Amino acid sequence: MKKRCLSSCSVSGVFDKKTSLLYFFSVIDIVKAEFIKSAAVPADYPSGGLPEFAFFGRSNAGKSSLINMITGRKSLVKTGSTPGMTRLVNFFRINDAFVLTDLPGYGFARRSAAETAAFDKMLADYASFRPQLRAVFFLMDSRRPPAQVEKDSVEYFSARGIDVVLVATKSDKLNNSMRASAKNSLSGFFGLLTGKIIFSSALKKTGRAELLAEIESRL
Ligand SMILES: Nc1nc2c(ncn2[C@@H]2O[C@H](COP(=O)(O)OP(=O)(O)O)[C@@H](O)[C@H]2O)c(=O)[nH]1
Ligand SMILES: [Mg+2]
Repeated sequence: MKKRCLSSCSVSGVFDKKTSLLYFFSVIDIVKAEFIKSAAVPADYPSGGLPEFAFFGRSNAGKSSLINMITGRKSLVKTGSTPGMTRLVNFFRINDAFVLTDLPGYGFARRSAAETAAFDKMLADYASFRPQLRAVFFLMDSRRPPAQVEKDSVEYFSARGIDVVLVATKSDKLNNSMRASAKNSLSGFFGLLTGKIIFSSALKKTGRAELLAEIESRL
């Protein structure tokens, strides 16, 4: 059954429209999650044209852990390995209905100029040659203040007409007041570039319904 947020779902003062019934009742059931392939260049990207959603952010931001959390699989994606060493885009097919991609992370300190150039090329290729890309989940460790590179990345995707959903990860590390101040500083920093910011924790499995709702609304 396809469930949508009906007009009656806005329970004012308790939940706003988007966090009401849609989030509680419309979580996609992940029945199948499989690794398709890794690819370095567009010619190797899998074909098929299913709607695609990318996870992008600094090395160690929690991209792989979040994909595992969303799909409910412990180790669909390898986590915590030497950060920044791969330039491959990893593709995962979910429910035979959409694809999630784990993009290489930026900001790894030991990256050489050649590696940086290769990384930029990978990202430009991916953003340019993936018309089925519906949105980029842009992950930031919620404990880190955002930097110019984050703003540049969001602008980069937005300028190409690609939706960006900001995700503040590892929110289990924040208490309520830290979370409120992270939220303020992120929305202040990104300003009009962002609608809302999803706080997630792969550890506590928070933010899953909101992330899946973002996917479902673009299928
Ligand atoms: N406390 C906490 N640690 C996390 C969370 N997500 C990821 N991590 C840890 O952060 C490190 C990097 O995670 P990973 O998913 O590999 O990041 P990636 O490099 O962006 O793919 C690992 O040690 C994870 O266990 C989270 O939600 N909470
Ligand atoms: Mg990873």
